[in-house]
Amino acid sequence: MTGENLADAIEANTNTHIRAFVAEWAAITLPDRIEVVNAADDARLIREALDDGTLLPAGAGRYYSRSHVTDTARSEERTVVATADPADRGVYNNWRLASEVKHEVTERMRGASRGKTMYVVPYLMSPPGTPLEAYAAGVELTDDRNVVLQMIRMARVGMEYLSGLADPSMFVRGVHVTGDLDTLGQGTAADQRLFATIADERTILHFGSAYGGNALLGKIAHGLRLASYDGRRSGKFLAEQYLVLGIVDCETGERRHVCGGFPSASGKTNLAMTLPPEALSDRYRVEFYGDDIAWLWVDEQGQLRGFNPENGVFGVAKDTNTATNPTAMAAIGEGSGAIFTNTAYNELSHDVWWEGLTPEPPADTEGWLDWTGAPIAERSLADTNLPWAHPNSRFTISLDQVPNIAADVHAPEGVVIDAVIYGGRTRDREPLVRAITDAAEGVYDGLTLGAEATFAAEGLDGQLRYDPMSMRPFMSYAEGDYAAHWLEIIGRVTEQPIFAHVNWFQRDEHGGYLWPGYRENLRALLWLSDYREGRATGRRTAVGVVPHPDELDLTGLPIEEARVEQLLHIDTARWQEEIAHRATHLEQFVRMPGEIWTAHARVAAALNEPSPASPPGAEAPDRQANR
Ligand code: SPV
Ligand code: MN
Repeated sequence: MTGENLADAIEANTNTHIRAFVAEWAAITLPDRIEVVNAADDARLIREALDDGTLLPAGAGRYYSRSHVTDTARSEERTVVATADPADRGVYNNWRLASEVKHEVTERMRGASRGKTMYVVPYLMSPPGTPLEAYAAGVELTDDRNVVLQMIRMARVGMEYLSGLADPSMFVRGVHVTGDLDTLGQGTAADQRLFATIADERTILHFGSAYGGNALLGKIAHGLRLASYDGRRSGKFLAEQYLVLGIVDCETGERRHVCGGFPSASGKTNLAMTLPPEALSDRYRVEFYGDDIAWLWVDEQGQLRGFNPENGVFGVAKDTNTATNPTAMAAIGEGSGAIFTNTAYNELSHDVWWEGLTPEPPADTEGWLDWTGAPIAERSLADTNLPWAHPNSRFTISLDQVPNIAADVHAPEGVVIDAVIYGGRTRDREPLVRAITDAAEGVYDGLTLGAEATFAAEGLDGQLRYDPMSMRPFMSYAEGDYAAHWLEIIGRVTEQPIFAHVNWFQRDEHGGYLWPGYRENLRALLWLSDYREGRATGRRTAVGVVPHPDELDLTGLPIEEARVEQLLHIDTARWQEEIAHRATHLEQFVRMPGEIWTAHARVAAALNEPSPASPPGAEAPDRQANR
């Protein structure tokens, strides 16, 4: 491609740094065409995709796509964070030296977009006008049209978002090249895929996948990995894999905002999109802000503020239905523009289906294809139990499709964060909710977040797979420095948010869930607000404050008293075991701040005290609420 063609392809008002970036990479990947994209191109790009069959119709204004069979999820082993500074090496970030990695990925990308279009996707990972806007601008080059269509739903896309940059050279440079998915050797020793964030150069080079987290560079690579690196380097903010929701008390007008992290498969999207329990729905309204990412900073008044940098939802389809997530079901309806990926698809009716959408799959299998495109009706007996949809099948929609979207979701000032919650997934030990009134102890709790792994074979049942702050796959620098940055940011806050740990997954002796979950989960968050506002006193335990059973609003929820007691019980012996695991977990990390170890020691010591440290509601001197 000549310089003149390139100039034609990129609008005249495009900044010269973007032009240079596009020219540099076009000369490496050698696409046949270059096209600059704007959100308004969506309808045309959809038409093109329907014409060439990369998208199939899925009812009015909804679309279906199938991935390559080997390309269905993020690859944590093939994802690296690279910088020039070896001190950035962490336990989880697969750190490598930037110069080496850049060379390696570049060589793989060479000539790999031949015959394809290079789409130039300018985007913003923030509402326009936020104090963090400078860190939010990016340009993704991609050779996959479906990636463009997903980016248009997930980010704010268009050159206008980059026209007012204070520093026109300051945008994240993202290059996505799909590669030939048939010959990449996924999962073998010769695996060619490489997903690199060159964090200190604000460059993202991803080769060898067209799957969401590997290919939509605004979302995970920029929105989490790079942004968390920027957040520390600038000293200004935190970027976390957190949901953000608002709770409005329609009687009093009180409005609270909660953000928080949950390890995968712990119901983060369902909670983010929750509605109030049926019986409380006249009194409370829940507002949706985001289901996956929050950027958090401290404003001039010392308040912790946050926003969702995304403009859409890339949700897991499996088990989404009108009971688990009525909001999502409404959001993906006709005319929503939703793109379904790797669900089952009916080529006659254009319906989609996934496990859990209905208790049983459609009885009439005529026209149904599984996620690989194979007809269900022709399955052999041996295959009848295979899922119809891929377990990581997804729906992609923009935020404006979500019925209970908060009115101020695009507000440049974000919202004040009143509570930071961590949601574990444990069948015992963790109560329904425990409030943590000390900020360092809250950070410590986030760092020891985890989900129970199924280690049954190794006899390690009940142990956690730790997922600090739910950031394990997205950590961009050393975990001890990450903890120090958290303490630094939270230390600037004058009105502390309350920290809390929640758990919807306790089991009874028969293996059934003790708590109904889903919409009922709001009851735990309502108690948290009551506790923070002094309307509830709770019961102080070694690991935080749990509700008195009568402080939970259980209106309309038939649940036995004994069960509520069990949900709020602290099993000291189990906690003591957990404390030992936590010590081992934290010891892996270099430069873990003393405050975190102090918090750990304080919880461990409190667990060794024979009885509750103090009478219900009283504040022990070293455990004062610092708000
Ligand atoms: C996640 O896996 O945590 C996601 C989706 O949010 S993606 O990273 O795109 O797979
Ligand atoms: Mn996520």
